[in-house]
Amino acid sequence: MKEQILKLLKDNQNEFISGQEISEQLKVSRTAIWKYVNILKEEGYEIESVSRKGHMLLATPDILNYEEISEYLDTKYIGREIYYFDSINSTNIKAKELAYSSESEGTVVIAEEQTNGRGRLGRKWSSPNKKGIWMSIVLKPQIEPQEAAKITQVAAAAVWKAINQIGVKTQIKWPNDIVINGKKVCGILTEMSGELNRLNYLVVGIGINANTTISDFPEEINDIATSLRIETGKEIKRKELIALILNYFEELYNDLKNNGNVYSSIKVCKENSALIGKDVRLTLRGEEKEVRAIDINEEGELIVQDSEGNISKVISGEVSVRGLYGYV
Ligand code: BT5
Repeated sequence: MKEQILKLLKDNQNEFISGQEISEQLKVSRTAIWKYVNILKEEGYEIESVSRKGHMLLATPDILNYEEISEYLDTKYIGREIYYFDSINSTNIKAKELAYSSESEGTVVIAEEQTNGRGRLGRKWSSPNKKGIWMSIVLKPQIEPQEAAKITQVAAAAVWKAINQIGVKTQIKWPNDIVINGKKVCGILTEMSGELNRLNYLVVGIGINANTTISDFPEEINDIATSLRIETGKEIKRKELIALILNYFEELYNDLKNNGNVYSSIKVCKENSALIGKDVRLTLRGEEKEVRAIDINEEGELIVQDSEGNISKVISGEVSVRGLYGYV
């Protein structure tokens, strides 16, 4: 009922809608309307209530629940179920629990703040309250476990396209970063549960520094991290950006479901690669190697060449890639 009242208020934004009218349209008592309007006010909706005139919605808060995001959503199944939290340990942890307890494909977990945001290999991911987009998508594709890494490329392409649509040019740093001017603005963490040749589910976690300021970052990442706000000087509308990402994600992910490939995502990742053509340092289980990144193949693997001209494939899993003179 709260959602329906909010919808009516939104359809009549900046105009009064009388209690009588709401009550007739939704077949609910006026006392109940007052109750829900008060709940909405507590959630941060600015509503003017005047006796005899009714209620008028003046402003919506910057929160990331389904009611706010669905306005911009074009998808069929991605993000049609959203679990929204003010604060949580990690949206990936929650999404894994949900996937395990048979939550269906496309469910999204979003939090305003993560107290234990994770990167790859147990690294920390800084996720300050209301400053960014911290979300995870539950997926259950019919693919082999070794193909799971492709999903990171799908997510990277979706994020690139969404940020591009709001007018910001970024680059994709294979396998799981989006960067601007050589600094990290987004990280992706794909986790899976499966057996040797059967995948149970995947969770794709996406972290984007949207409105983070320098002082919000922990000092140790000041040199490598940036935000959309820092780069553009503008406040980012997080709910619109989330919906854009989910819209593009569904489109690109459907390629995998329907055609068994992720060519269109790889194309975006190649065309906007921060690495191709550059000399990079690979670190895999403590071992370092200097190579030139030359391509990304159709499986989403990085193709590199060493100083003797030998060409090899790098699989994303545990490798860390750094530019020789900086983060990229
Ligand atoms: C990643 O790992 O980049 C994956 C980050 C995924 C975060 C999302 S948020 C929603 C979901 N829930 C989670 O718990 N996680 C996912 P990796 O490539 O390992 O990079 C981690 C490194 O990035 C850290 O060791 C820091 O150096 C740096 N870092 C930490 N927080 C950052 C931030 N907010 N912005 C930029 N860099 C950061």
